[in-house]
Amino acid sequence: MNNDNNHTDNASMSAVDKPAWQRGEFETLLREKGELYHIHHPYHVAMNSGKSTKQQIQAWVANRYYYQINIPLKDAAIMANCSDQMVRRQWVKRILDHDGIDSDAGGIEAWLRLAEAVGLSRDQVISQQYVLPSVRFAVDAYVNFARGATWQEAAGSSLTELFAPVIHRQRLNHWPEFYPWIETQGYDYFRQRLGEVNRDLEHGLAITLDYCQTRQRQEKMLNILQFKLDILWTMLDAMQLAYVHAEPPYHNLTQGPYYVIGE
Ligand code: AHQ
Repeated sequence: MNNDNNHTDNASMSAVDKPAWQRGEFETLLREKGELYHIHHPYHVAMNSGKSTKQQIQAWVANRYYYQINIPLKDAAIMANCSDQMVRRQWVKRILDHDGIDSDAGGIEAWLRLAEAVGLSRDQVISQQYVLPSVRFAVDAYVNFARGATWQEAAGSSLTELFAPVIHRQRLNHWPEFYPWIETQGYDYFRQRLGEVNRDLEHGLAITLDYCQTRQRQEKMLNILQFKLDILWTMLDAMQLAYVHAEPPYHNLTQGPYYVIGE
């Protein structure tokens, strides 16, 4: 009997048959995904090395607004799927961080201050007239994923924030020197986010490590994190094509509105 036919090749074993990674090993595998974080995208590398034009920065702010206003919808979808009151008590903070509460105007308002600081008007950004189709599709994919996934899997998709502190610090440390024309109140958002992101990523990581007790769940969560990394990357691909390579038809920020889906 040809031994090869009997040999169970580890690679051919499905995740169901493989032993789970130890908690620390699995966390390392999640963190190693940082190699594909959008901090390494050429659009981000250009922004963080002072090589972006004013229009490229404005375009990034106007497009990322669509991501920011959808984060509370994504988090509300997670809340709606989550029957664990103790988790909801913590997760709700993410919604309030963006929407604001009482005297705290919130992150979406801070993003609009960033828009004004880079020379856009609030209405230009709120109208979403500059949001590129691929940006819209990528962000909508994130919200729709959260609506249909288990709350634990959707919580795990937020773990791209494992890599976010560096990106916010880079902007705060370098952009004022690279882009002196950006008014300083525009940086409020990144300062605010730096104060929230560690609380969020510690909670999201604890949920993920507690939930992923089998190899099958671990491998699925690595794929979910890759999906979210691809969402962030795809958003910048659209901006690179339009505002760096000037590929028609979305190559000129001032040519909007392309289309606006609204009430
Ligand atoms: O400003 C960001 C933010 O509020 C969030 C929420 C979180 C999530 O739930 O997916 N992710 C995220 C991110 C924000 N800013 C991005 C950036 O580059 O400024 C990073 C992004 C993330 O890493 O997922």
